[in-house]
Amino acid sequence: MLLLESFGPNPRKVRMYLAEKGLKIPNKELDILGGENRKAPYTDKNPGGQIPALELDDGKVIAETVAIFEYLDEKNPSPALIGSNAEERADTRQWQRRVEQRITENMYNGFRFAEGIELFKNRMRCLPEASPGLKATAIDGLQWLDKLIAGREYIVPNRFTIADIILYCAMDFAASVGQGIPADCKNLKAWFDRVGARPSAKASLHAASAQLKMQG
Ligand SMILES: N[C@@H](CCC(=O)N[C@@H](CS)C(=O)NCC(=O)O)C(=O)O
Repeated sequence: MLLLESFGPNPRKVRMYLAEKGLKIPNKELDILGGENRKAPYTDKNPGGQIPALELDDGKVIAETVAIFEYLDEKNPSPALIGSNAEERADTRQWQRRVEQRITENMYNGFRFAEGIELFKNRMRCLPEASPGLKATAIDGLQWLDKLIAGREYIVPNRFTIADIILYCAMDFAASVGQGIPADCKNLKAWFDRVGARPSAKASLHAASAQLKMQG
């Protein structure tokens, strides 16, 4: 297996997942700033043109972080970061979708269409006028989640899961590009500090983060 990766919050999610599982997979670094991921031969492997991707020994390529998590969790069931039974897995998946749809995708596009536009304008359709609304939508999602996790250690009650990894990596990145945690989100701030104290949070941060002044 080979993990195709780079600096960035999405590849970081997989690095954090692997650290939590105690798994090691050989990796190949791509030049994300130079756009190596947007052209062949990478796009022959992952037509989505985004990083990360996992190349299996038979040449099959799995892209999309959640698909990579699902694959690795099935192959390496312990510790379960999605769930140990159908009910647990369903619970994690519902929170994962809520987190991505209400919060993280809006944060990422809010960034791509504003602070990140020079990098993204020739890679995808950018809607600069949508950025303020997307950032505000992400804040709505954070405030919604903040109330729901009162008294909880993690997003899914009583279990650390991929929902925590997905949100943590996005929020850490977002805070470094001007989308900090809203002051009224006290539960999320405590959750963010709790997840950030896990060894996997530090271990997953790419060495280029300090120089780029972005957490990825
Ligand atoms: N939905 C994808 C998103 C991956 C993604 O956005 N990757 C970013 C790095 S954080 C990327 O490739 N950015 C460069 C680009 O889009 O050209 C996933 O979950 O894997």
